Amino acid sequence: MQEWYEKIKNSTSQKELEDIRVAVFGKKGILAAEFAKMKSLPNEEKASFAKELNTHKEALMQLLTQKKEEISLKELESAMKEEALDVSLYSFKSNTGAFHPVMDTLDRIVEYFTALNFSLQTGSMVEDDFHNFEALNLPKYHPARDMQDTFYFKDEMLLRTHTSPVQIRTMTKQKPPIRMIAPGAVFRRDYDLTHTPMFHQVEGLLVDEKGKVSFANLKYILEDFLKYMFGDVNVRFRPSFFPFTEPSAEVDISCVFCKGDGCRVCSHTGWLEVLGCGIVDPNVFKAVGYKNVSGYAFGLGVERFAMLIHRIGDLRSLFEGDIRLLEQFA
Ligand code: 2NL
Repeated sequence: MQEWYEKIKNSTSQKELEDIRVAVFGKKGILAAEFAKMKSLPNEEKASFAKELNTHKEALMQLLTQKKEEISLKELESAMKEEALDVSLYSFKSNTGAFHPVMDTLDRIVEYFTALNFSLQTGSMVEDDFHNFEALNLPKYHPARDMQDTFYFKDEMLLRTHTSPVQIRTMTKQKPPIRMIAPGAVFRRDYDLTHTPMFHQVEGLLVDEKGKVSFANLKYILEDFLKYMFGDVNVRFRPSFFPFTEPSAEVDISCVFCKGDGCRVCSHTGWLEVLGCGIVDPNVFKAVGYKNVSGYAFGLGVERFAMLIHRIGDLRSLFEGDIRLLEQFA
């Protein structure tokens, strides 16, 4: 019997242990054979013989279980050593990373304006009615406030529909002059070929003493900016309307696809709308407590810029997370 204790102690693998277990405890194992011998013993010896065998049985089982645990721990340790990954090693299989075209475009926009000393301001995506609507000359019952267009939470809280609340908060925090841009995600209840419920906007705002800011200033900087972004394009301003600017204009560039000749993308007009802008409405300054100031403001959609710069045909492809889109920009 003693040899089996040694065999268990000296075993080095689960397989070896399992063979021992079968040889000792199996139906045709040595314990079964020993117990079978009891039949031929005189009755007075049976009890002590059985007791001794049971003691061995228990001791061997305990040793076996203990050894099994010991071996599986050792096997785990060596497996971990063997299969360990050195993440610092260069892999030939790794891919080159790339900026998402929307973030790449946003970076370029931010670069332009920060170089001109516009400060970069950000704010919360969850806003209240005052900062998103009321202060922007969008009074109660204005159609833009409709449940159909805006994501509302309880208690008049909402997902900002533009980054204008960042300008409102900056103006209530800081005294003029102000020269800032506010980039970030905005949210509207829209989903079709050309609209997604989340998109990115950059708005700009400049405020200085009354009489110091003109539409000509605005026109100059936006023309220069659009040529920086799109290269050698023509720029035109069309009268328009926004509740927060007066006068207001929409800005077009000559079509980057047909150079102004007319094609499907520009609906054969030769022009693409890329910006909205204007002179800040006095009601906005009233809402933030500014007196004797003038200013200009503008807003643009980053996805639209990215699509025109990179010639991306379908807005939704920017948000599908398909790695093949990013690989094109690596
Ligand atoms: C567009 C038009 C625009 C503004 C945004 C603005 C903000 C303040 C005061 C006045 Cl705090 N104006 N923002 C002004 C004109 C146009 O965006 O088409 N965006 C995609």
